[in-house]
Amino acid sequence: MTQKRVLSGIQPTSDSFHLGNYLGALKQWVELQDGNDAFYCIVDLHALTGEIEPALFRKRTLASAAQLIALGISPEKSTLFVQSHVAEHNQLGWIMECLAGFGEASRMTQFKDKSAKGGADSARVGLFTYPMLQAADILLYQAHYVPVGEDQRQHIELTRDLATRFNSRFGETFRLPEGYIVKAGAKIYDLQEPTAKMSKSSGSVSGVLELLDSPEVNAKKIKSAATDAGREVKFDEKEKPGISNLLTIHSSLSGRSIADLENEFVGKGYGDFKGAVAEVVVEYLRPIRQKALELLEDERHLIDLLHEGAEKARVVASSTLSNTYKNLGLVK
Ligand code: ATP
Ligand code: LTN
Repeated sequence: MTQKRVLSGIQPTSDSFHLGNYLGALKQWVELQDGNDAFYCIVDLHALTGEIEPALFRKRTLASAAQLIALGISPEKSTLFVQSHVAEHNQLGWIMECLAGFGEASRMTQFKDKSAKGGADSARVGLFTYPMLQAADILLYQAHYVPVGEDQRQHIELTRDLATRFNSRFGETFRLPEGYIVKAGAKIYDLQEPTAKMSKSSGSVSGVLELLDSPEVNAKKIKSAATDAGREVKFDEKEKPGISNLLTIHSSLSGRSIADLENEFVGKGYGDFKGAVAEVVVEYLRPIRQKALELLEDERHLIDLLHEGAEKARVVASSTLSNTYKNLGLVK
């Protein structure tokens, strides 16, 4: 059986990843390493579309690498690298921008949401062209699967559209990628505002469970999570978004079914249930946090690993790019 290519990316936009990143995407990254040829990229160029804090960039990029390894991404099994180390991403990004229509790019909901947040005047061009750089990330590696959370579905669709357009106009060049989006965990919600997605860049710190937060802080956040009317522990996303979110979190980490958890808490209150969720989350994250902090003590080693990853990535990326240039008729 030939191996399938897997590619995904995550932005180094905060000091720590959160549980939504893990359950929506990173858990699948770890699983897909086995039996596949996986490329995982810390997309620092994409992160430039948000607030740019030079002093934080290095720190967050290294913290991202440490967390990915602590979560189980093995630099031996998969290719772990930083986007800006492989120049082909920008180069193919430009080609994608020349292929994409202004109208289709304007329909991207992530762009609409993020630009609406800061007011139309503060939105930058990079935020608009972000999905075309993402398409380049994916197509360069001829990926079969792209493990991401639900919010990225539209970007994967755009990537497929761009690849199809290129292939039919200029000859078979790119593989059409498929999103790898799990059902449970594809969207984890903010603990304080359980109808909004848990997000690194959201305002509320108390609603976000960070992988590198101390066990005490995370336990406290879970115990003070917003809950719903009534006192029954039951999965009902419409009427009980808070409790449903906590059930999803527990079930995804403990491996127990939602029905099993509902049964266990029949006749008990929200307090007992939240205590149990806190215990599961804290014990799950404890060794991950410890490992990440240990890895961060040796920055040189982390940087060396990332450079080795970039070397491997470049081999694949440069081959796709030169084929793309050739098919476009660019003179070599
Ligand atoms: P931001 O809010 O700043 O855009 P983010 O928290 O959404 O950041 P990203 O780097 O954009 O983080 O996303 C990394 C991966 O995590 C993506 O695959 C994304 O789909 C997934 N993801 C992010 N938030 C959630 C969430 N709340 N539930 C499930 N998956 C998520
Ligand atoms: N846009 C994604 C991050 C991202 C990505 C990628 C994901 C950039 N390039 C390539 C998968 C494949 C996000 O906001 N989560």
